[in-house]
Amino acid sequence: MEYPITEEQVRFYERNGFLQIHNVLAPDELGAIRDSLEEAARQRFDPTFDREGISADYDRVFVQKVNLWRVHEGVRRYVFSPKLARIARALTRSPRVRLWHDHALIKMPGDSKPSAWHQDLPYWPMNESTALSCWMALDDVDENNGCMQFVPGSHLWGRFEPIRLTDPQDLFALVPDGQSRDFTPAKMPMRAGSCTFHNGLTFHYAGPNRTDKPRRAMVTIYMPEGTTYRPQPHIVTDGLNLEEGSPLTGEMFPVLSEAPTACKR
Ligand SMILES: O=C(O)CCC(=O)C(=O)O
Repeated sequence: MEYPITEEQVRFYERNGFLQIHNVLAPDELGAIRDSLEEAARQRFDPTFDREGISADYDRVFVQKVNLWRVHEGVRRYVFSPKLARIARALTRSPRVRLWHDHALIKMPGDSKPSAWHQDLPYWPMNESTALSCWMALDDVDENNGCMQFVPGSHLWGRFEPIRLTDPQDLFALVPDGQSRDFTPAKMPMRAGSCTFHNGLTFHYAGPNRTDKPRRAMVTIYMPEGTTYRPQPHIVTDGLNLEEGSPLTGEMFPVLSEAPTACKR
């Protein structure tokens, strides 16, 4: 089923750098991705993409599993389902979007830490700043278990240094003075099956999980066709021998949605 996106929502995204969309997944779709994630997360499948255990401190922020679509059929079906990719295409006004990568982000109960204020793009080896994440809540989320928070308009402030999530610097201190900025965050509580989209430059944060259950999110990152490689270390591109400026295309970065009139390659 197609999820309609209005011109007003696209403009909201362009102005604010994020958009919240309620009840995107039908109950059966939500059940399917929850089951797939649980199954995939139990497998110790590929030490390259399985970030669990890289450090105890990192796991306290979240347990992160990257590119589960490559190892689990159910996750692949979710990532390739056109509904969400079409929204990403609408928000970026692009004829075609590709997958950058997926990742499950599970904030475990107990001794959990916040996901510090950061931008995503500084971690990603790409020149353009149009890539965006779909953060799908697989559990109901609010401030108690680490719902997302965004600073409206911050995607227009530039690309800053990557923040160390385990020992964070103050992202806001990196913003140059001289122009008054409104740092007031917009908090995104929502029911499972709802999601937010955010641009790779949007300042965002999630608090610690203070409940006794995991907070599960499935994140799919889309990039408009034409996004190019900027050399810097990243687990998805390390070893691919990409040349500076070359388009991120090919089987690692499949097309997930294209306009009916866009010509195929
Ligand atoms: O889920 C979280 O705690 C943080 C998510 C995040 O930083 C992201 O999706 O870019």
